Amino acid sequence: MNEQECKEVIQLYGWNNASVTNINSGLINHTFKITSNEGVFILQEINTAIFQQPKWIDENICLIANYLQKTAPNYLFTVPIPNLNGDTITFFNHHAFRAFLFQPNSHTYLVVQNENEALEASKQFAQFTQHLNSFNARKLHITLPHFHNLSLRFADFEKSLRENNSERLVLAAPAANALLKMNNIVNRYEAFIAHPDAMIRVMHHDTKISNILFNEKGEGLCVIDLDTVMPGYLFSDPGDMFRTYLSPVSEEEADLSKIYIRKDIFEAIEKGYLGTIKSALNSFEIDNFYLSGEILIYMQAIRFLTDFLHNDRYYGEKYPNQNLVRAENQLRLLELYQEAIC
Ligand code: GN1
Ligand code: MG
Repeated sequence: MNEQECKEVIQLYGWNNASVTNINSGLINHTFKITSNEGVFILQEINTAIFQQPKWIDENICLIANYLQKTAPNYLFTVPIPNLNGDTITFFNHHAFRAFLFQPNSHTYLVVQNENEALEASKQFAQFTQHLNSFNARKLHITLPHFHNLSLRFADFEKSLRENNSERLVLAAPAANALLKMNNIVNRYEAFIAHPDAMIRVMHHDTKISNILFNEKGEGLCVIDLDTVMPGYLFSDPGDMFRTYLSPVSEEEADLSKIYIRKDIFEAIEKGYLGTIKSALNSFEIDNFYLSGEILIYMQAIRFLTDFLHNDRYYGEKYPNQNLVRAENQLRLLELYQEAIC
């Protein structure tokens, strides 16, 4: 979105004297902080190349917001703000936008720095699913079909290896071979979802630390970035926390020697997540808690490598071979994760 478009969207919300700060951290959507006479807001442009039905995101969030208002009125949930027409989604120049009130005195983190952050975040994601335990998750739209479908991600990965004979394939070969050897994770994922006790639950599907707002005391306030909130299985949220919290460096780190598993963070995720939601889970879900990390780290490694072989059409790249670096990083993390859980 260019500056002029941004100004016009701001007018559709009726915000005056607005100043705009770019607060991008995700790879997919564009996010802005708007300070205006009417208050401080978060304005997000939904990437419609990826979310082809942005209206569905809005309908899901409104459905959940209505349910939570009735069943858990004290639970903080970021409800979308209507524009001057009363719509909680705004279409402008073929782009889709939504806005939220900026939570005063809140902040986010890009990387988990200590146990407390991991504990607070995992409690927040667990609370979110737990508050929706009696809500029928099947009522939600599937905003991204097959998002955490590992069988499909693996099939795409194999296809990208078969169809690509460029020099990228040569560069990708060591990581690709290592990942192919670990394909029993796909079998274990398939056994998981085929099991009768694998419940369909409301999952956030993107539990990185920057999707939690913290207050000044370092307590978790609420979950944000709700585009991928949809029906899912319990592996998605804990799995993505293991993937993104355990190592002191993120998926962007090229120096693989900096990746290691922080035991205290591991315990904090387990304590925060299971400690909050365990009574709502069945023993099959609890028994497969650690498998979630293997599924999500493996899935992200093959997604990055597939994208590298597809010339970065999904994630983009800021420097040459960035998606290869990301895939190698995730592969290293997976090896260390498997050592840690055995
Ligand atoms: C994407 O855009 P962002 O950073 O919120 C991706 C996630 C990946 C993540 C990896 C819709 O999330 O699945 O885990 O990148 N989201 C989508 O950084 O593909
Ligand atoms: Mg996201």
